[in-house]
Amino acid sequence: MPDITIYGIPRSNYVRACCMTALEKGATFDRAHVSFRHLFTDKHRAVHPFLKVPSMRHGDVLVWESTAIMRYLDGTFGEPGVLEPSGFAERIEHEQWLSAVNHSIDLDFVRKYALEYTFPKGPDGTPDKARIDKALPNMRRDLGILDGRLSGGVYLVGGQLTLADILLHNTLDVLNRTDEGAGLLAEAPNVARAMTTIAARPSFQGAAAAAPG
Ligand SMILES: N[C@@H](CCC(=O)N[C@@H](CS)C(=O)NCC(=O)O)C(=O)O
Repeated sequence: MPDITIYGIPRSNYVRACCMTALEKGATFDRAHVSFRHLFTDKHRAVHPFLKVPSMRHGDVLVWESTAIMRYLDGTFGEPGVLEPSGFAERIEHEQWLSAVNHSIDLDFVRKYALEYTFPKGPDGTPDKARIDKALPNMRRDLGILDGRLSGGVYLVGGQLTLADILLHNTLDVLNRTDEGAGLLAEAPNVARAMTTIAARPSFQGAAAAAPG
């Protein structure tokens, strides 16, 4: 029997980040498929009061919100806490990047951009070019910030893989599925290099296979 259940929809960057964390920590999981229609039911409310994905169940423990789930997994399986830096200054930096991915990068790359490809609102069911063009300047700005940060190495904080990298790369992965992705990454070679390194990890590939699309 798997150690945990991760409730999630396919393709979600947040669901993938939790699956990748589980794989990094050696926790086995099954993914309970949640369809978009199922998201808004009382059955789903029982695992996530805000009707989002992912949620995670480990025995009697239910956790929702991705960073809480990722921290739970890091603290519970394998060697505790290896996916977060230990020094105070680096922990603050790590928190800062986790928050930036959650509140800026997810917004700019997924909510305001990639979802236009997933749920196109343009004529004849095609992606709305105006919405996509409107999203690009903030994405370029974000990539410029990340490219500067990653100029010295492929990890965001402390020269090691952390939860912030896991969340970041499962979010930036949308660039591998969209028309503008390759062009944007050509302008951010340090980000592209980091993406290639992280994508080679079996945990990244396993997470993509667990929440495909
Ligand atoms: N703050 C939440 C965000 C999760 C989130 O936005 N999940 C998306 C899928 S990627 C979702 O549930 N969307 C459905 C909705 O918002 O109705 C977390 O960190 O887990």
